[in-house]
Amino acid sequence: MMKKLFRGLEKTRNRFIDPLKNLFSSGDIGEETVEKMEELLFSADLGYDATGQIVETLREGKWKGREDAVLEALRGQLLDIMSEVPGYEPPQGSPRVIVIVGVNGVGKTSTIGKLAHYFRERDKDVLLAACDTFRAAAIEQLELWADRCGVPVVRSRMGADPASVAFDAVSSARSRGSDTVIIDTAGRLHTKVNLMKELEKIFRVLSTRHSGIGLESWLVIDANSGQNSIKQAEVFVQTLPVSGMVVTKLDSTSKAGVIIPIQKQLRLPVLFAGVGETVSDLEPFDREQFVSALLGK
Ligand SMILES: Nc1nc2c(ncn2[C@@H]2O[C@H](COP(=O)(O)OP(=O)(O)OP(=O)(O)O)[C@@H](O)[C@H]2O)c(=O)[nH]1
Ligand SMILES: [Mg+2]
Repeated sequence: MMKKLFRGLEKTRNRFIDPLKNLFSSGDIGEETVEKMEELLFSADLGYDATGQIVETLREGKWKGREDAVLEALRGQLLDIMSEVPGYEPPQGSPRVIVIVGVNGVGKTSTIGKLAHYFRERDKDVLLAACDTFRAAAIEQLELWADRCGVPVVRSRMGADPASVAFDAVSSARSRGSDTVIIDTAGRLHTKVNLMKELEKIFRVLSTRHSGIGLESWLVIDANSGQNSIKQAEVFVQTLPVSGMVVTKLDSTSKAGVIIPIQKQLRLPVLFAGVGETVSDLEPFDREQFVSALLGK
């Protein structure tokens, strides 16, 4: 389970946990060590709040000054922080309609390909909707992933209204009996306001004209963006009914620690982790396994 994630987190471990262990190998742990630890946690993209929370607890002396005790305390803290994040609550209704959103280049289309594969392997009847009608070749890119997984795509032409493509896709899913519709969306329009309006329209049209569907949105975040990804994510979370997140490119970053503050600040659970560029490079996210992988155990 999450084997690829463990391998993927190697860069993060090198930058974070190895120096941390070195800190404690010197014996006595005083205020200076705690401060260095604070710096390390912060530079590993754990964020200001989470770092503060961890360091405070460690200062309170719930540790004996031994390396393994510190790591145990750290593990407990990280899990505590994540346990405050609300759980995933999928909406009721059928078919399940997941609108994949996020800024440009984070890995939305690839994630959809991997999700199609994931759901297909679990006997779901999947249909994809090519609602990025903005970027050149976006439709063809989605079709390529669909071919790899053997799932149908509903598409229109470039420049078509994404909401009408989404509407057609759900109609088609209903007539074919598909249970899972995954909608690809654009990452960039002329302005973010336009993008948000376009995404809002997709939701408005689907929820008013297709009653009874299980409509939700998953936000895709590139782990490499570190703390910036939180800022980028806020506007999506404020505008759309986002129920969960997918964090991508965990195989190519040393900033995987960002998964902690992302969840804490956006108050949304991470559902899947992207760990590469093939259809099977997506793993369901498990908090305990993530923390173990982060701490190298
Ligand atoms: N290493 C690695 N690369 C990834 C992962 N997910 C996506 N990528 C790469 O990131 C790049 C962008 O991926 P896309 O899926 O096109 O991203 P997008 O969000 O759909 O991009 P736009 O449609 O332009 O907004 C591609 O080169 C992908 O192969 C991942 O988990 N790991
Ligand atoms: Mg795309």
